[in-house]
Amino acid sequence: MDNISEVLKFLREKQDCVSGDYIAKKLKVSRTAVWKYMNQLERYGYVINKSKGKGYMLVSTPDRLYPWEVDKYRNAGVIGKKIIHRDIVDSTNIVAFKLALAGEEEGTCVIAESQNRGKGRLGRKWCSPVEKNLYLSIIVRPPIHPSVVYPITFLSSLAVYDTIEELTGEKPMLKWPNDVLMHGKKLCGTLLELSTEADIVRFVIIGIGLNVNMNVDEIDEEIRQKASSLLMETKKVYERIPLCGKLLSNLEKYYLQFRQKGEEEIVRIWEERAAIKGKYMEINQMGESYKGICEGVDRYGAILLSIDGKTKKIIAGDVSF
Ligand code: BT5
Repeated sequence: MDNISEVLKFLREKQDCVSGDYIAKKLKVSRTAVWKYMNQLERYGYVINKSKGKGYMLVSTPDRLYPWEVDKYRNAGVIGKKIIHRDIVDSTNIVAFKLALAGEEEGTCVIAESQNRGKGRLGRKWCSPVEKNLYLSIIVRPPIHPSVVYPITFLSSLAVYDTIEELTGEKPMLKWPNDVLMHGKKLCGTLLELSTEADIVRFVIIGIGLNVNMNVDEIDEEIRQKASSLLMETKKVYERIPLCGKLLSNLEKYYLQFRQKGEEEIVRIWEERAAIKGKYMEINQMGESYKGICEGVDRYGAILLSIDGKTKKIIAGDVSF
């Protein structure tokens, strides 16, 4: 893979043809090896012009989230240092969880072009059409107590918020506990899954699904009223590769903040951006419904609802305004 990204670098140095001889010398490999790399790149979906006597010219790059492409847009850091790319998986969270159990390092990110068992919370389904959106799961290993894991959902939503704002110039909306919306429709959800040992976290999987270039006919019919994509909301197509790199960099920024300053800081930033204090809301939790004025979020991520003058703490649920 290292050689593949090197070959691409040489092809991108010039708008013109690059000779096989030149690449072979640079990489200290044979010309046959270079030819094999070109064939490999073609199998990955790159379009390469091959002309006898002149060499190779890169014509186009596929819109696929290959590690060597995403990495060009990622700031140095631990999150996404290693990227594992798959065409199709059951769920990136399932793949990342298995890897983490086998000892995979902090920061490794599993990215898929589609999922056939994409998961939301409580066994819900995550709609994951091919090559349209982002489906990624990151392994983190913060040495923290399981009670303070939940705010990691907030740091993920904040990273998505910044990424969307940088790209579109529009501020999305944060909805407790794990949603990012635009114009009232859901663009993104985060699913945390964790493994713990006595009172310490072994690892957390941060699973993020962000709808980028999905069209209305690609969304499951039953959720068309409430789900959307950046394309549908802004009428623009987005290049997923830089978007993914930016998202990983923003995750790095908030993850560092979480590690250095603790969960409270992240919760405060989220609470402020979500502007939920004083809002009237209804929360459904396992069949029970609570209505009241939101007083904010506690340091563990639970929502505080004022109901008939009494504060009720709600740890999990779904909000409607
Ligand atoms: C979530 O759950 O919002 C967490 C979604 C996490 C998905 C990512 S994709 C990468 C990684 N691998 C996985 O398998 N999962 C993670 P929840 O808050 O329970 O919301 C689920 C609900 O959102 C569903 O019941 C639908 O109503 C709606 N939904 C499903 N697919 C959607 C989509 N693509 N966009 C917007 N809403 C969707």
